[in-house]
Amino acid sequence: MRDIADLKLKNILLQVDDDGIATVTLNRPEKRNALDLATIDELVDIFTTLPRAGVRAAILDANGDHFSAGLDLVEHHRENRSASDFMHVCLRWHEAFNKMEYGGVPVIAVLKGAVVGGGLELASAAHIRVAGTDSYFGLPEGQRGLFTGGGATIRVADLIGKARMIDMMLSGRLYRGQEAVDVGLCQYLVDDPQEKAWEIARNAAQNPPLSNFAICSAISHMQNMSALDAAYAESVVAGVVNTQEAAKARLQAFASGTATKIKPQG
Ligand code: 1HE
Repeated sequence: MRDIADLKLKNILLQVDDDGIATVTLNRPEKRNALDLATIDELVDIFTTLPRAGVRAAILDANGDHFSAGLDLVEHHRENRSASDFMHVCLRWHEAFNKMEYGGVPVIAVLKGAVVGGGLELASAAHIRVAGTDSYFGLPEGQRGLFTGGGATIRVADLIGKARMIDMMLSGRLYRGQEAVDVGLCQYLVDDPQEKAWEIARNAAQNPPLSNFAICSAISHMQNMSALDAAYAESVVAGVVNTQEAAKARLQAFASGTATKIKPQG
């Protein structure tokens, strides 16, 4: 198994703190964090390694003013790819984003500026999206003569519905502010998205890893199943998770009346 320290990274910064919270930071601000193939390869490596390295939550962040401008259009133009070449590029994007969504480690995305095209595809593979007030969301593929290739037809359509997605792609509509929250592109809209993401990550990291694995893997898998199969799979997962050793002290605390209650604060 590869260790985090063995990863060779050029376009992404990776840090893990003492509480097991990883920060994964896109680091091509001079290119508005456009996703070239090298960056996608690094995402595959990172999100293959994190779940097996004891990481309890990951924050997906970006340097510069923009989260990501999507597919590296200059590289794509320069490479003059064949259909087969680009199909394989897209398969690699899917590998990276599937590792994120199905890896079992909570991934919280910190969004700002442009979250467009492939950048929105990347953000939509995170489990929680926290947007700063300057964030805007778009799918400009149509305007560029392109189509989505990094999972938007699955994840963005799932978040906002196919009619809104088609509208974004045909009309070039951008969403931002409260409207972006209302349609489902992000769950939080705050002045300081980094601070909020850390708060969420720290809370999530308190849960037993097996519970988080189920939350951040099983739910996505079950969305792909028939209701009958999902109910079966849910029972099996709950059988394992709800009898785990790590839950026993928490159940004991509740049974003896010492556990915190689940109530709104303030
Ligand atoms: C890029 C990219 C990129 C910037 N690929 N290099 N995505 C788009 O259609 C969005 C394209 N980008 C933009 O519209 C703008 O760059 C932004 C609104 C995001 C930012 O504007 P601005 O004024 O801050 O920056 P800029 O001057 O446009 O760009 C700065 C540099 O970043 C410049 O490089 P330089 O070498 O001339 O300094 C740009 O070329 C570079 N840059 N965006 C490559 N996307 C799996 S299929 C997914 C399909 C898609 O994602 S389609 C959506 C593509």
